[in-house]
Amino acid sequence: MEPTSHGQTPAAAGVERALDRALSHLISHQADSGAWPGDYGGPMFLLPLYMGTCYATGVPIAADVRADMVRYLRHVQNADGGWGLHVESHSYLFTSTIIYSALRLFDVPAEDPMLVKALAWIRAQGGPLAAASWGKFFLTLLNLHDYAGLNPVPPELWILPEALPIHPSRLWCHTRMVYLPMSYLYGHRVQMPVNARVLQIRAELYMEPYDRIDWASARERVAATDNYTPVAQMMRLANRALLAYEKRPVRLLRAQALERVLELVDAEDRNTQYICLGPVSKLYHLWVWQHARPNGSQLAHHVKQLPEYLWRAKDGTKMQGYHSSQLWDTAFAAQAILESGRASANAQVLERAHAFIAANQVSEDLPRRAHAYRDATKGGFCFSSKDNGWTVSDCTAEGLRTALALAPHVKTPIASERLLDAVDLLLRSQNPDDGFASYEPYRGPAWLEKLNPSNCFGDIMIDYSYVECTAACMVALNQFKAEYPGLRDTQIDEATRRGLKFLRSRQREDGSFEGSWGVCFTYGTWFGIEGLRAGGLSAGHSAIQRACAFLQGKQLDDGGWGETAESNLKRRYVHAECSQAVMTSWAMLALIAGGQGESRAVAHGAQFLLSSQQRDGSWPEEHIAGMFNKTCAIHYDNYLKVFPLWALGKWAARNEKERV
Ligand code: LAN
Repeated sequence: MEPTSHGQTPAAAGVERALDRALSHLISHQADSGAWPGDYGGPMFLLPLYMGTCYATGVPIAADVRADMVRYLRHVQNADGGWGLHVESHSYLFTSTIIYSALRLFDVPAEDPMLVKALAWIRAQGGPLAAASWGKFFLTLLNLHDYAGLNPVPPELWILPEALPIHPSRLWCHTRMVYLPMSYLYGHRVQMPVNARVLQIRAELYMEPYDRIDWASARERVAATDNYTPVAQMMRLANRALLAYEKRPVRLLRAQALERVLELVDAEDRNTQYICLGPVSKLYHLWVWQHARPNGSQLAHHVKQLPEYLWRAKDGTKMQGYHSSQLWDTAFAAQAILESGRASANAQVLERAHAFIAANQVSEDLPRRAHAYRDATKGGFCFSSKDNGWTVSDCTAEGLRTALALAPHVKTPIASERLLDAVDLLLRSQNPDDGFASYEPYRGPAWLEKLNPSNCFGDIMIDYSYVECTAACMVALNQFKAEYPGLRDTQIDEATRRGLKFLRSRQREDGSFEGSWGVCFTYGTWFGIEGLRAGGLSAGHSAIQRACAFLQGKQLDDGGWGETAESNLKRRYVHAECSQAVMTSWAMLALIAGGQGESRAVAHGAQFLLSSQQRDGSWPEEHIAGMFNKTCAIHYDNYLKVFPLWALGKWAARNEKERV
């Protein structure tokens, strides 16, 4: 800890104390690897998929872990008896039906009050036949629903000519990597064998006898709770055509397609060290290998990596939304520490964080990548760690930016050639619409969204350009240009000019930016302002002034800001019932970037953070702040440790320029 200097006002001493505490709280959570591991839970469909998959594939789970999973699900049940799409959402049939089934498979008795209540809710909403399609699919794997009640997921799509706009390689990587193993399982009509427990669950879930269910009529049925993206006419027609084909699929084509799909599943496994791109595809790959090579090494490799996805938290054991969020969190943590005015006193912490970041830059492109429809990744950073292999535009940007910022503080900074690899990767990935997508630049047309079959997610079919990704890339590229003038100046200037055009086109009438990966207008507007500044706009520019005015207009009486995930769903600002430390920090960082660091609004925000900090330097648990696909929120454990420190540090630094 650094002593507070003479002549400080008591208020300033209070800020320094708050920074010291917040910093030591953050540092106490750094792992030996240099990273900040954390709980990345929130979505409610993942743990039941995990439980059901382990049950069906015979993967043992230790008794205490099983009990802790049940404890978690008990803890997050909604008052009406159902479970949400994520911990804070209204109840969905999708999640409630698969959670109910998983709990029963894990021997929770049907008479348990949790399940009695759940079943009443499920039945009142129309039962599994009205669940979103992902729920029906998983129930079908568990033999709790019939393939006749599913719309087709034919593997043949993968052997269509690649030039066609509907070739699956054109989809957003998460969607294509989930539907890839699904198409294998669908093509083989894979199902867990029926047993006594399955028969019991069937009798519980359905109101009519199982063998008399009219499956065909269920294909298009979706309860209002689950139906965010109603099936479009185009999808309906496509389903009809696919169903006709499904009556008599061409045997040779099917066999060939299934072989190709298995090859792609295998490539993904190797490219990700059996971690897979995301949690859903990871679990479906287990089903695939269980069917294709029940005694093969693939299954064993998969089982070994499974626990990577689990997190034991205070409220129980859950499955995380990714195999971790470590690169992302570590980059932010390091930036917050650098701006806390306490960098020199924490040299070892920064050295370790840098080592993690340096060790996790992807050094080579994947072998035979075109064969697996993979873009170049050399120089990039993943959201979790290098092993995952899927580089993300803004993770690359944050990794690059943090490496640049840490360089003066570490013994062996990342070599300029490697930084240049990151820069070149970013420069190559700008979209024709001038923005930056999440993982891959433009592959497919926007109308593919009309074929969104998920019911419960929005904007999943292609990789769009995002405000956050665009802004992060612009900031990082310009920081690189400032540190290494003369290497890519022209290209960076051009990318920046185009990025600015994109951002300006995304600013809304009210001055805000809609965020996609965080809640929502606060998060988006923070990135928007940072991006506009990186694009060369001065603080006095009307676009920045309007964005700042938007945020100021949302400030609550206690000086804080608070928004909920409802904002993303409804696409308009929804106030939380009270101020939230993370959103307050985002708003402060945004206003400071917008040149309003001296304003009363920011000081008032700081006041809120100071008054709500706890003795150990932490802030109380609050609303979930991460988001994806419009409807699903996700928890970033480290945000509450990082952002208040960052915002307070940056704010305090304005008054004390000499802080190092
Ligand atoms: C993530 C997590 C990180 C996130 C950011 C880097 C924060 C963002 O700026 C870009 C998009 C990205 C990489 C992202 C995309 C969607 C993900 C992968 C997730 C929110 C984590 C989980 C989610 C994934 C889609 C969950 C599985 C569900 C499906 C609908 C396939």
